[in-house]
Amino acid sequence: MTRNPAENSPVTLLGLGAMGTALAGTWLDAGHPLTVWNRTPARAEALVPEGATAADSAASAVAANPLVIVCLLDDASVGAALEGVDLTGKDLVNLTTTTPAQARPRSAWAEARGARYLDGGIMAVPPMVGVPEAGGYVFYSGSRELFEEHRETLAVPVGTVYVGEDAGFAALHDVALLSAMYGMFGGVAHAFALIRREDIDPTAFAPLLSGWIAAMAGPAVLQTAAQLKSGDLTADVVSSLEMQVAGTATFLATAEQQGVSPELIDPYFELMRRRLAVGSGEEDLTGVVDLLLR
Ligand code: FVH
Repeated sequence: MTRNPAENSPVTLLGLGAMGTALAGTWLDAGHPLTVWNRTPARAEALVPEGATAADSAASAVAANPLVIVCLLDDASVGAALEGVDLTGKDLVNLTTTTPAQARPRSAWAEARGARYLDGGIMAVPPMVGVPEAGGYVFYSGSRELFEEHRETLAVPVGTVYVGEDAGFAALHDVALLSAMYGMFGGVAHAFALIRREDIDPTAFAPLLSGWIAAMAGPAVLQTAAQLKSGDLTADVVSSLEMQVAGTATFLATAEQQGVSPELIDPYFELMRRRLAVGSGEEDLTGVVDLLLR
């Protein structure tokens, strides 16, 4: 990549864990003057030969540049690192994973100290950073002005997706996608358990499983969204809830026969049964969503 610091806006980065270090490398490679600070100084000093300036305190790192990016362990570490630091006139972008209920007061906290605030939820792991074809991105929410002004700089490490002025929305989108991922991983674990004791090569089974998930997940997600938006949970139903609940007996019997606990899939089946019990047999699975609302 071309290094031309004169054309690139300077960045301050607080936090050089696995993710912060990966982010730092991309701004350096792209020629952005980079000031770094880390609680354990050795991690900042390691980047000096790469062209970074290591600050000896979070306060001096923040003072160095208008754009300050934070990538620390959790919200408490953000509070600890920025305690007493002058944020007047700064653009604070917090890429630390938090809950929406932590992001919103953190935004108000930063604004009360004279900063503009943007929250980020990173949808990538460190090896995906700086690799556009890996498809990683960051959800951003909070100050639209800040996002628009620094859009190009923020897009250096991975893609950017702005999801609204509510500072909690980036964290909410992040957690929603990761929660779906864990649900999917639960199904994958159950599937491998079913074949585990058989003479089936898991590496031969894997492409069948991943292909099936890919074929089913996309259309199901779109169908759920369309039904939630229209309010018509019977629209375009292909596989009725009544038929699917009847089928759960086969899945539970197979689990029993294979000596596999149904603990990952039965809670979902139980929600399907509850929805069927209120007379929604002509729907598909979207009715489960509102059963989860407390
Ligand atoms: N790594 C990943 O796969 C995921 C991908 C998705 C996003 N997450 C989140 O990104 C945040 C940073 O994660 P990380 O991978 O860089 O985490 P660590 O390698 O554990 O580094 C943690 C950094 O935080 C510093 N730190 C911790 N506590 C404090 C504190 N009280 N005061 C100041 N700094 C603190 C720590 O400093 P040190 O241990 O080197 O001194 C590291 O710089 C995170 O929210 C993930 O959930 C990553």
